[in-house]
Amino acid sequence: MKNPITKENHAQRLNFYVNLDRYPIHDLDSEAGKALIERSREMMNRDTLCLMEGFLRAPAVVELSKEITQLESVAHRIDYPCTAYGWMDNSDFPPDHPRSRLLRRNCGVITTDQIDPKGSCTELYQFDELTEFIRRLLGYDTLYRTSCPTLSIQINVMDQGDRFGWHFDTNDGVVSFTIQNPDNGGGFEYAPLIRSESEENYSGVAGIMNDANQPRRPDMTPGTLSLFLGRRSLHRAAVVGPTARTRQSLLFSYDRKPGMVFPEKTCQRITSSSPEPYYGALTNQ
Ligand SMILES: O=C(O)CCC(=O)C(=O)O
Ligand SMILES: [Fe+2]
Repeated sequence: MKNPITKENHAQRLNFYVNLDRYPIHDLDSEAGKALIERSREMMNRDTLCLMEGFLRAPAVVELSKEITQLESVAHRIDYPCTAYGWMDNSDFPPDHPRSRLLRRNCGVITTDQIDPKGSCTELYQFDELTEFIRRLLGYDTLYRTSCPTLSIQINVMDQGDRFGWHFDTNDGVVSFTIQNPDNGGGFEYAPLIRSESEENYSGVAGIMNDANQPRRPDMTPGTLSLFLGRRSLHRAAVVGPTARTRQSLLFSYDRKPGMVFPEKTCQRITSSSPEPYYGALTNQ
């Protein structure tokens, strides 16, 4: 039999990807495992961003980056202006109000249907140990990998001039891996907990959008795992400067129920090449 999947083999593959000495996701009930969860949850609750530097081992990052680089030529190109408040009705605000501001999103997106089901991006996604780790970080009773043929695994690739303008996310959290950074620019920037459901704090949001206040600019070296809760934290990927290499990030999606598939509209929005501005899901256009 060729390459039988034994327990030992599985453990070796996990250890190839994940630095289990620093991040013992194979043994979360150990003292080290519990400490890891506690530390990470603390960071997440405080900053809405939990960064795990060096989560992936260097040879795995090389392998993942190779696979992604080969897919770059087929990436969907998106380029449209968009408000930061995608889930709201943003009509009837003055033109210079944060709710009216249109911010450019231009980048390449590789979707699940374009990714080799036997490749390394898929193999990493499939580890139950990783799903269980994320479940414990989020504190959910259950967590499953989604079944979406388009967005279970998503790869963003950004070249010179690409950016992902200021916005809030509409989902509960994003799990992503930094695979490659460009030579210049393209940094992730964010303003933690700048809004809440009861206090929109438009002056604070405008301060960040207008460069009057500085956002946080965390270091995200290749191999970093990040868990980000972006509903209340304004964030963007800054414009990529002159570079010989693209910015590559690998995103995994999960849901509390099994079999989740993203609505057709979401898939279209994420892969659409239409240059039409997006004012928000509830905005009359
Ligand atoms: O690529 C990034 O760092 C940001 C992407 C992002 O914020 C998003 O996809 O919602
Ligand atoms: Fe986002």
